[in-house]
Amino acid sequence: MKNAIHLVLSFFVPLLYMQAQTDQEIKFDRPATHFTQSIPLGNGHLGAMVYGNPVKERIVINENSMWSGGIENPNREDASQHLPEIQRLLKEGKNKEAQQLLQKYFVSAGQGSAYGNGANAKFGCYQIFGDLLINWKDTQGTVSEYKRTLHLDKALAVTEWKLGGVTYKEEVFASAPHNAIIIRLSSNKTKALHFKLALDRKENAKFVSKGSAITMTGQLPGGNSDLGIRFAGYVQANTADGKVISENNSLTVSGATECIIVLSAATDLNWPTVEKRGEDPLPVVQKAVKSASKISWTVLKNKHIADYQSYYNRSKIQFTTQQNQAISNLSTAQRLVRFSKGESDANLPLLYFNFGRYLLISSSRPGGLPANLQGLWAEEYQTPWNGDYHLNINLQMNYWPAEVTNLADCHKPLIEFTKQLVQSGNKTAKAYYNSDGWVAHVITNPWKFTAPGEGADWGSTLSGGAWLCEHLWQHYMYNPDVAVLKEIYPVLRGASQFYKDILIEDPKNKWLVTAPSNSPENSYKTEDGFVGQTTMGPTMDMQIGRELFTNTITAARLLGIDEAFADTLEQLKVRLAPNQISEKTGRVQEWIRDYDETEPTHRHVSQLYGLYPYYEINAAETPLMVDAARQTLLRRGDEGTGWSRAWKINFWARLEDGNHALKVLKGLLTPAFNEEGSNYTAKGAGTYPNLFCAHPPFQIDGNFGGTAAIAEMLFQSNGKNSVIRLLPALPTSADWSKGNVKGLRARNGFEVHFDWTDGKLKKAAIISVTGNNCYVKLPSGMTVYASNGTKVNVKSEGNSVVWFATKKGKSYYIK
Ligand code: FUC
Repeated sequence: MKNAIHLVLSFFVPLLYMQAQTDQEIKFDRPATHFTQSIPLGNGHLGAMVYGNPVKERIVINENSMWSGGIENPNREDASQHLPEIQRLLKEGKNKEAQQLLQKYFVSAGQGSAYGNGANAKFGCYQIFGDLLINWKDTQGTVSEYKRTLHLDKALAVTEWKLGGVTYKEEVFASAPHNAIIIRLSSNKTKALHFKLALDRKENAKFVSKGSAITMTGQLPGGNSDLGIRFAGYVQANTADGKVISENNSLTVSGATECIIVLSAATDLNWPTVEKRGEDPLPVVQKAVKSASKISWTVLKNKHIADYQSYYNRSKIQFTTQQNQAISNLSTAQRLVRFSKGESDANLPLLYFNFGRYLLISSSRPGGLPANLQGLWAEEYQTPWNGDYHLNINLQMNYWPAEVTNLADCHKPLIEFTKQLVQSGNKTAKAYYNSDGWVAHVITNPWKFTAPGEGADWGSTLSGGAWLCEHLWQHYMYNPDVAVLKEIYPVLRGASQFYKDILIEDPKNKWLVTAPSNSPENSYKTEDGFVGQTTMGPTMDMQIGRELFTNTITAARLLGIDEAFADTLEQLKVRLAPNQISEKTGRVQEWIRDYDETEPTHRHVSQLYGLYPYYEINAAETPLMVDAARQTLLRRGDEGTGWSRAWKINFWARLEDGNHALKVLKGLLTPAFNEEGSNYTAKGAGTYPNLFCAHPPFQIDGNFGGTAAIAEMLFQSNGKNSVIRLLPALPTSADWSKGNVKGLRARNGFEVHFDWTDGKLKKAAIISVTGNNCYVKLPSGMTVYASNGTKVNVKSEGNSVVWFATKKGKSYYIK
C-alpha cells in the first residue's frame, strides 16, 4: 500500500507547487468579541476557543461530555394502545383527528428537551466547560501589529502583538497525544511577561489554587433536582525564569520570558456505559497536566502536529489557477465580504473545505462522543437546542464529509453512537409502536434518549434511527470489509424490523406506508384547510425505508444469514409508496397526498433525501424524477439556514449542475455579520468571521455539509457499482478550471487522485484498497493503465462506464 501511494505521489510530482497559504490560514486582524470570531481548537474531546485579547484574554474551554441531565425513562408506556386508532384515522384521511391524538400520546413522558431549554431538565444540555482567563499587566499604551491566525495544516492558533516596544506571542493547540490544551506565552524581551491566570465558570464550580496550579471542580444538575456528572479541570503554569504566586484561586506570573500553560479537563460521564459513573475526573486531569508539564514545548508541539497531520494530510484539493496574492494579507472576514461582492477568491471555498476537515478531526475521534450541533464548541450554559444531537438532518450532516475525505476513523463515534441507541430504541419501539425493532425520533443525547420529542408536530418523525443506519452502511461501502458488515448488521436489522412492524396499507393505492409520521418540521395544507404535519408515508420516510431495506437485504445476503427475514423485506420493499411527482406543481411530492405546501421555501428539503444522501433519484434510472427534483429545488430557492444551503449544494452537485452548486456555495459563504466600527454584529445565515456556519445561530452542520458538497462537486461514486465519476459538477468559473485532488475516497474501496485543466480531466490515479472491481466513467479518448504502463483490459457497461478487475494495493492510471 505504501508503495502504491508513493507511486501515485510521484505521478503527481510535476503538479506540486508552492501555494500561498490562503487555503490554510484563517486570519483575524483584531481580538474576538464573540466566540464566532474566536479560533476553535480541539483534540476530539477537549476543545478551546481562543479570543486573542492582549489585555484580557479569554480562552473558552470545552469538553464534549460536559452534559447536564441524566438517564430517564422518557417513554409513554401506554402510547401503543392508541396506535391502531391513530392509524385508522390516517387511513380515513382524518389527519386532524389523528394529529390531536398524536399530540396527546406520541410525545415524551417527561419534559423532553424542554423546548431546547433542557439544562436543568433530565434531557440535559451540552455546555461550556469553563473559561481560562489571562489578565495581562502593564497594558498601558497602544497595541500594534496585531495578528491572529489559525493554521489549519498544524491545528495551531497564533496571536501576536506589539505593546510598549515588546512583541508578545500566544500559541495554542489541543494535543490528543497528551490530552491537554497547551499554551505558550512568550515575549521577544527577557522577563517581559506579567499576567494573572484564572479559571472561571459561572455555575456549579469551585476553584482552588496552589503552587503553580489551579483546580476547578464541580457537578452539573442532573435534572429533577438530582445531581449530575462531576467535572474537573486543572491548569498549571510552567516558567523557567519567572515567578508564579498562587493567591485568591488564581496565579500571578511575573518576570517570565516564556510561560507554558498546560490545561486538561474531564468529566465522569462514562460514555458509552453511561449507566455507571466513570472514575473521579480530578486525578485524571492532574495526571495529564503533570506528565505534559515534564515535556518540552517543542516536543509537545511536534507530537501534536504529527498526530494531527496523520489525519489532515490524507486528502487535499488544490486549484492551480493564478491566485490573487493580495488576498493573503486580508483577514478571513474581509475575504468573505469581498467574495460576497463577486470578487474572485479561488481559495476561499478550499479554505472552507480544509476547515471542515479540520473541525471533524478536532471534534470527533474514535472512542468519544460524536460531534454535536456545535461540534464541541459552546460558550453557553444553555446552548441553543441544548447543543444536542438532532436526527432529522443535523447529526447526519456532520458526518457527510467523513468517508469521502478519508477520515473514516472520525466517523466511528457516530457509528458507535448509533449502536448505543439500539437498546433504548427497542424500549421506545415497544412503548409507542408495539414493535420488536428499535427507533429513534428527532432529538437525542448521551443519555440515549429515543422517545418522541415533547411536541408531536416536530418531535414524532420516526426515521431518525433508520437514517443513522445509512451511515453504518456508508462506512461499509467505503471500507468494504466483512468485519464491518458483521458489526453493523444487527443494528440495520433492528431498524428494519421497526419499519416492517409499523407499515400499514394505504387504502387508496394499496402501498405500504409508515404511520404516523411527518415530513421533518414542515406543514401541509389539506383541501379542507387543515394545516398540519401528521401524515402517513411522508416521502422521506419511504425513501429511507427503501434504502434501509436494500442495505439490510444486501448485508444479510453477503453474510449468508437471515434468509427468511431478507425475503420478507424484499417483498415489503416493492410495495413501499413510491416517489411521486405532484400533478399540480411538477415537483417531487413531499407527502403521500398532493397537499399544498404552506411554506414553499421551507429549509428542510426532505423529499429529496432520495437524491442526497440516498441515490435513488438519478439521471440513469429516474430521469423524470430528476426533473421534478430540479423543479423542487428551484421552488425551494437557494437561501435558507446554513445547513439548508449546504444540503442544496449537495443536491445541485448530484444533479451535475456545478454552476448552481457554486451559486449556493457562495450563499453559504455569505458574511453572517456586519462590521460596526471594530465590532462585528451578527446578521442572518451564512458564515461568521471564524468560518463557523450561521444557521443562525452557530451550528456546525453547515460547515460539514459544505465540506462534503465541495468534494461532491469534484468527484462522486454513487449508485449501482459505485461508479467513479471525476468532475461531475465542475463549475465553469475560471477559478475552478484547473486543479488537483489527492486522497479522496470512493465507495467500493478506492482512493482517488486526479488533476484537471481547462475544466477537463488530465489524468487520474485510482488505488485499489481492497481489490474490488473498479467501475469508472472514462472520458472519451482516455485509457486505463497498470502501474507498469501496460493497458488494462476494461469491459464496457455502456454510457462511457467501464469496469476492470483490480488487485489490492495496486494503482491504476487514467490518461
Ligand atoms: C432541526 C432544524 C432546525 C435546527 C434544529 C437544531 O430541527 O429544523 O433548523 O437546525 O434542527
